[in-house]
Amino acid sequence: MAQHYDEGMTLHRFIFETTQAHPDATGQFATLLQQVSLAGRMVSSRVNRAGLGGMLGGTGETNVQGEYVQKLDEYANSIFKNALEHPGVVALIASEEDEEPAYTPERFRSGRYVFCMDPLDGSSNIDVNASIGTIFAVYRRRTPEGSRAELADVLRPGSEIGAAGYIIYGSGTILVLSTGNGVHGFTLDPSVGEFFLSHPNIQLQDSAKTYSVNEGYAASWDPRLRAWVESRKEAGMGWSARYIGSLVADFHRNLLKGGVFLYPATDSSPKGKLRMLYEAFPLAYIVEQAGGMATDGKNRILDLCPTGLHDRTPLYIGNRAQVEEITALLSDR
Ligand code: P6P
Repeated sequence: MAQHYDEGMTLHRFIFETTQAHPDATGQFATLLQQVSLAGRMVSSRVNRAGLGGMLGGTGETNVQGEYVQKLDEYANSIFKNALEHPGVVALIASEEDEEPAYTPERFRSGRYVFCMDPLDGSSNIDVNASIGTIFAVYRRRTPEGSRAELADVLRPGSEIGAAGYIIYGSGTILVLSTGNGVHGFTLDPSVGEFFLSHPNIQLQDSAKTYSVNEGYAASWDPRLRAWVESRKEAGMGWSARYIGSLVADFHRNLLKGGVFLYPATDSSPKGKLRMLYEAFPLAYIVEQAGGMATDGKNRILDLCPTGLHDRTPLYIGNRAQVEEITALLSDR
């Protein structure tokens, strides 16, 4: 039974009450979440005036993904890393923007947690003012606190995640978080500079009538998937198609209103486009906490284990009925 939370309570109080529920808590996790909140508020402020502050457009560089780095990507990456590396709560940060992991500098304490993030996903939408977001997952390290972290602390099954969330920078800024006891959304009040609980205990219905997929790649899909999508369009099915092209925005809409998001393997992305550690894992953790399901077309996403920080995976995620249906289709020999 999900715990009851008062509407409008602050994220700060939520973190405090969540921490109190764990007698062995050292306060490190609370500090980590407070720093995520701070970094999110700073990125939100900058995103909301990007056009004014000369922050639109690219840096002229490409990142480890071979993607064109937008100025806001770089800014978000540095803000989250600076917020998390000094308080002594994190041992390693794996970021979409960095080829190698960022180990906590020796002048700071190497803390209890490992932080995986896409600091600003959907950045190709920045210049056209579509919603974008930060996605993150938190593991408790395997190696002893105080020592330098190792890759074994982060190349682990998604099922070992301890918490996950995202911050969507859209018409409002909303932080959606799960620490293993349901999914809760907090809306930023910029005039106060605090997140307030606005979406307690988010839960998906069993079934949905919306699908999100880039149909421009349909020719390269598995024919069984093509048939499933086509069947949604038949008269009387009552389905809608919604695709923003920003993972956080498409996922958030589906989480609140129901829907299934599909990013299959394509000719240009034979292993799928989305990254396992800091896109698929966090959203799969959240969707399961909300009663949904996430697979790669055959396997539960959280049962996967990356061999590299930037491994990719196909992603089918959303209401359980549809994800089960598609996975059964694609799993049949
Ligand atoms: P496509 C944005 O670049 C992103 O990584 C996700 O946010 C989004 O879901 C996906 O790519 C969109 O990819 O190939 O449909 O443009």
